[in-house]
Order: sequence, then C-alpha cells, then structure tokens
Amino acid sequence: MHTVYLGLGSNIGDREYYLAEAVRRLEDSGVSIKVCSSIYETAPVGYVEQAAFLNIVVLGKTDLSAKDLLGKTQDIERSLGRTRDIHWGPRTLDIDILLYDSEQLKWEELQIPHPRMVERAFVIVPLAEIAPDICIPLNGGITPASLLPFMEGNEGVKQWKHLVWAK
Ligand code: GSY
Repeated sequence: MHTVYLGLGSNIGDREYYLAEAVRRLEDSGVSIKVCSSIYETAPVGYVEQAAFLNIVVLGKTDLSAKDLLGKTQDIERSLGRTRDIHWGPRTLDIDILLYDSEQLKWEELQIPHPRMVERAFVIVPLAEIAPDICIPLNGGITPASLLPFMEGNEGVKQWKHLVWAK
C-alpha cells in the first residue's frame, strides 16, 4: 500500500462541487482518501488573468503504481470537463500528484515530488495543515512546517471552508 499526497484545484463553475466529486471519484478509482485539508481560496499563480482557485490537499492510500495513479487522475480531470486550452489557464479541475511514498521520480510525463510544490503557498499551506512534519524529498529533505513562514501572505491564500475529515 502506498501513501500519496495529491493537490487539487478548481477555478471554473461550482468549484467546491468539482473538488468534492474528484475526491469521490478518486475513492472509486482505488485511492482511499484518509485525510482532507480545509478548502483554501487562492489567487491564481502562473497565468494571473483568471479567477481565484479553490485548493485542497488530500492524503490517500493506494495499491496503484505511480503511472497508473497518473492515468486515473487524468481520467478524472477529463471526466469532469478539464480541457487544456491555455497552458496554466482556467480549469474545472486539476489534480497533481505531490508525493508518492518518499519516492523521487523524473519521467517525461511525471515528476515526483512535484517540482514546484515547495514554492506554492496553495500547496504548502493545506499540506502543512494535514501533515506538517512529513519529509518532502527535495533539497535534502524539507518539511511543510519549515516552509510555512516563507508562504505567509503569498497568493492571498485564505481558508474558505474549514473541514475536519480524517478516517
Ligand atoms: O497547478 C495547479 C493548477 N494551478 C493553480 C492552482 O491550483 N491554484 C492557484 N492558486 N494557482 C494555480 N495555477 C495553476 S496552473
């Protein structure tokens, strides 16, 4: 059984619905979601002329390989209307594999840990809520809690809905 952390974001339509539905579809695809962060509203990063995102981070357990997990997340994105019209543009749903056990993978289609995760407040703030002390195997090992002070005020991250979900 593998431990995975996934980052989910949505900035089109009923954003909360897309996040909740993605979590449900992950469960149906062989990823048991054990912990879900609160929902955060965050200013767009990259292509900034777009609406604010809702972001969450979840902890899941799965027997899927990293490649199969990527396939499942892409299927879910597609099934919930994700198109790739503008690079870094608006999307109904984005699912990023942040961490897969403590593995470091560098394939053309997938890099784990997600290479930009440590710079992104919309990832680190919800991740620090659910797993402040896990080791992110980048730069010799670094924890979400230790990155948190550098994230303050970034990307206008604010808690949008407090969730307590652990099973
Ligand atoms: O990489 C995920 C998609 N994405 C996001 C996001 O989820 N949240 C925020 N705030 N900005 C983003 N830019 C991109 S691309």
